Amino acid sequence: MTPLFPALAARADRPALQFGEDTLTYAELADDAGALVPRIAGARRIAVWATPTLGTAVGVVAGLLAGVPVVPVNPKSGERELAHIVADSAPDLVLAEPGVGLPPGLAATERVDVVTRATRSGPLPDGGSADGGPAPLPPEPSPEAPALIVYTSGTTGPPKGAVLPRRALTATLDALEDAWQWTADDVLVHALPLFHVHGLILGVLGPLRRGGSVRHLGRFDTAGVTRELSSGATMLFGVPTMYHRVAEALADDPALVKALAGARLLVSGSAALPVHDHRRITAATGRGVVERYGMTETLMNTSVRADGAPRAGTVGLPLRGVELRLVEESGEPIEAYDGETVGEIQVRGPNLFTAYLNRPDATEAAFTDGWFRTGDMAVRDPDGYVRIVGRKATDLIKSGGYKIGAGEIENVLLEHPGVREAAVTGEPDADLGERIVAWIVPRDPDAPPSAGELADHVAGQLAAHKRPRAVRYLDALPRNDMGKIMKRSLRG
Ligand code: MCA
Ligand code: AMP
Repeated sequence: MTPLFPALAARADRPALQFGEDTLTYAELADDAGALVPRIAGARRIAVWATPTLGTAVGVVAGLLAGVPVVPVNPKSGERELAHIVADSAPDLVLAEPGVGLPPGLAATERVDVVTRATRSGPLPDGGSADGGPAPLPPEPSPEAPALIVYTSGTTGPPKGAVLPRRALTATLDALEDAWQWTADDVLVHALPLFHVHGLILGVLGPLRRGGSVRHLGRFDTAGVTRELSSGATMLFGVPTMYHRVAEALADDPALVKALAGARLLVSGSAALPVHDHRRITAATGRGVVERYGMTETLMNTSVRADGAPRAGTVGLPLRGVELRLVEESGEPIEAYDGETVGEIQVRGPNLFTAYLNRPDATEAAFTDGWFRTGDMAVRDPDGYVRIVGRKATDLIKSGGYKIGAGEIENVLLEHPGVREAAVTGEPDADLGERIVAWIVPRDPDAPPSAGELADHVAGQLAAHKRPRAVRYLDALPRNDMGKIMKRSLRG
């Protein structure tokens, strides 16, 4: 079986990973990740405390080499979210960067420090074989073996763990090689979080599969993008919020303009990039941003090709190996390529997940006749380009590229002692795409909990990106005759 990372198996003497000052070549990565393999081999699952650091990348690679499913965990997870992920995925070990404190929710899970060349003090541990050479890497597990379990929000309830097999990773990354002409010569720069598909699978495992390299900025700013694209980086990945911030900065930043103009490929995904931002970037740099469309459960489904025409407002064509159909409400497939007829996107192919962990009910409900229902609504142009026009569920919010379920936030808000009723909606936001708004009926109208207090409450229980950015107070929530909250009338 061919290895997941051929350049790693070949111990190439080329840069693989760079996080700030910390760098590793493929040979060094093979040593550092390989040294962890005996420590984690045989575990049922491992969690990785996914700080935006070298240790996270090395820990995930070690899990993949050992054939142990990896659960990347948001290091800003609040108490409840973390408790759910730990209880649901039951990891035997948690891998973390040395010196990083772990919260009480992981106190019962055995910790393994990810020691790398960059964080090691003192002599190298003996990770080698008897003859002093590097220890051989274990054989490649079967393509159906689970590689990663990535948690993703639904409309209600706690996040579900999408079990992603190895063949989904290889199928998606190799289809992107084809669509983007992605090679070992590419140097990717990004600042995406490492506990989701975009930043981890595309942004770290993607370059490693190609034998190229990734430079992670730690946190996003346009200065870092300028610096890396001006010093050898060829590709940029970002969510629309990042491209919006780039578009805002261009007018006063000629170095950023020059850096973007010289890049081989600018890719946006996780949410729709507004046409206005596409146009501003193209007007200033002469470069189009390529959009691709994916989901935690499906990895990547469509993309504009590197050799195709970027067209603002579309997510391009189905990727190699991906079958995509649009379906009417009635379940009838839509044959039209007319740029008008709207249907739900359903997909099939080797890029799909196998199941939601411990949730056979949810897994079954996600498919119809073997097709995965994405919940995204789209039209197809005459040349096959897909344009996403909306989403079926109003209770799913995309903010900063994060998918966030309204129900999950409502449940937490309702537990605040000052809250009698709560509803959560998404409102258009130029920077975040959508911002989370909490509509609150306070228990005591004369002393309502403050917006800051409610934001802290949600950030502490769930995650900072799930906190409401605005709170509006009402005497009562609008309800229909059945008592259901009428969210569409919650506006302004
Ligand atoms: C602020 N902060 C708080 C609070 N208020 N912390 C706790 N309690 C509070 N009340 C902190 C935050 O933790 C953060 O810390 C800092 O203040 C700023 O936070 P925030 O304002 O939320 O940041 P932002 O500027 O809004 O972030 C924008 C962003 C971010 C950088 C674009 O949204 C982002 O990284 N998005 C990427 C999402 C993504 O990768 N999605 C992929 C999933 P600090 O600054 O220290 O962090 S989708 C996917 O994978 C599919 C497959 C696909 O298609 O790609
Ligand atoms: P997640 O579940 O966090 O993986 O988010 C997946 C969702 O992000 C999809 O179902 C889409 O709604 C949205 N999405 C991802 N990429 C794009 C894109 N390029 N344009 C519009 N929506 C996107």
